[in-house]
Formats: sequence, structure tokens, C-alpha cells
Amino acid sequence: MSKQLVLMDHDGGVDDYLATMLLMTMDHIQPLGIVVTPADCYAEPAVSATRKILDLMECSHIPVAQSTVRGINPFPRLYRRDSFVVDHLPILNQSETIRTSLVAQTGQDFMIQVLREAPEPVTLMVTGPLTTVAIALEKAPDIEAKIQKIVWMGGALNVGGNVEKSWEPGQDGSAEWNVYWDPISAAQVWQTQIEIIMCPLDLTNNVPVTSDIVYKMGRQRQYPISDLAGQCYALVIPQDYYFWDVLATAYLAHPEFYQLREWETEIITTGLSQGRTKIVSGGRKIYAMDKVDKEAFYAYILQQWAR
Ligand SMILES: [Ca+2]
Repeated sequence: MSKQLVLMDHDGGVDDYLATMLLMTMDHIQPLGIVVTPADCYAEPAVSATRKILDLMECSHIPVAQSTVRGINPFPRLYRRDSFVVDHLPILNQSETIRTSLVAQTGQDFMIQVLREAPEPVTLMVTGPLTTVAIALEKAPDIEAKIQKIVWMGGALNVGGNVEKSWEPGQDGSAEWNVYWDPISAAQVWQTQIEIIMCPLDLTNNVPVTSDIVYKMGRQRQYPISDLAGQCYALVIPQDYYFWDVLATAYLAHPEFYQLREWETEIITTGLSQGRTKIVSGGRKIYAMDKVDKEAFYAYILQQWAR
């Protein structure tokens, strides 16, 4: 059986590194590269940490590219700082040199090239804003035909968003961060015919990062990857943290853990609700992950990181 081609586009949050670590364990997937979109991070440590993680996972043949797109509403500094912390974790700094290459071209140009050269359509695994995808599509509309589907962590359908009103003025709390960073790009992707399977807050709100699961990662810390995952989650445990990007990414390996539901939606790009993914009759059809077998998911990630 041929492997499923996947290009990942993450935005450098703690969860994004963990999603990358999970993707690298999937035997039936052939990762074509990793693009880092500079959203929930500072770009340089995020790119550096990503390359070091690929080294640790013995995936240094997979190229990393730095996207240079811009957002509209920056992520809080408190979240973005984590990219420096992860980049400095001892387990990622056992060698003075990084083997995984950083490609010379921008992440958006790399995305265009990878899609054009792919022998068959590619799944885009996106765990940050859709800006790099939108810019790539704008520069090279022909690549739409090479995108099999987009699996995306983003949006909030029937629950509130996660952009807190007390932190961010001028919005009503309905937006999810990956949309809010750049609602215009999300709306542009909504204009395409590409199949979108999203993992919204409606689902992730039910799958918290609990002390119990983090302790379980610790109890198998003889495995370096489980140890690293546990350290990363320990870093964010004081926040209200959920399996956002990791839950979305696990879908690639085990779609049978999930129930999908179709919705008609639109992206609100202006005003108080900018960044909202609103259910609207007659709107753009998308699939949302609606339910997940939580126990199977927790068991799966523990098993995959036991290496
Ligand atoms: Ca992310």
C-alpha cells in the first residue's frame, strides 16, 4: 500500500511540536516537509525547535521551511514565549549541530513546490492559522488540485471562542485563535473547493491535558519521546490546556476514533465577531470532528510516544 502524503504546517506552539512528534511516528504517512507559520511562536526558536525534534525522531531527512506570512491579530506573548523554552530543552540540545535542513525558500514557496512536485494529491495537516495555505493558493492557484484535503485544528462552531475578552479588546469572544490571527486568509481558503476536516473547540474542549495523562507519560520516561512530551505538557499545565493540535493530527492515523459531522459555515472577517466560524444555512460545507473515543485517543498517544 502506498503511503499517504502529508505536508504539515504548524505555528510553533507547544501543542504543535507535540503534533509533529506524533506525525513522525505514523507508519502509513510519508511527511513531505514541515512549514512553520510564525503565529503562536517567535519564528526563529520555533523553526529551530522543529528541526531539533526531527533530529531526535530520526527524521532529519524531512525538510523544514519558515513561512514569512503575516497575521492581523498577534498571539499573546505569554503563549509565544514557549517556543524559546522548548528550543532550549536539554534533550533537544545534545548535539551542537542540527542535521535537519532548513530550506532556503520561504514556507509559502516551499508549499507550492512540494505540492506541484508531488506524484499524487497531498493532505495538508494544518495546526495553526490558514495564512500560509491562503498565500500559497493565491500565488499558485494550480496547487488546489494537488491538495487532497486539509485537516485543520481551528474554529469554534457551537461553543465560545478562546480569544479572551479581557486580553483582547474589540471582539466578542466568539473567535478561535487560529482564525482570529488572520480571518481573511481563513475566508480565502473557505472560497476553494478543497475538502476541509476541522477539529474545532467544540471537540477539543472535551479532551483536556490532565495531570493523570501527563503523569502517565512520566511513568514511561525511559522512552525519550514520552519524556519530552511529558516535559512539554508540564510547561503548560498551569494554563487551561487541551489536546488541540495533537487531537487533530491523530485523525490521520485513526479516523475511526472520530465521528464527523457536516456543517454549512462562513468565516466572519470584520467587526466584533472577526475570526468566528459561524454556522450559516447555505454556507461553505465543511466537516467537523464531532465526537472522539477519548480513551482510545489517550492510549494511542501514550503508545506512539513510547519510543
Ligand atoms: Ca498550533
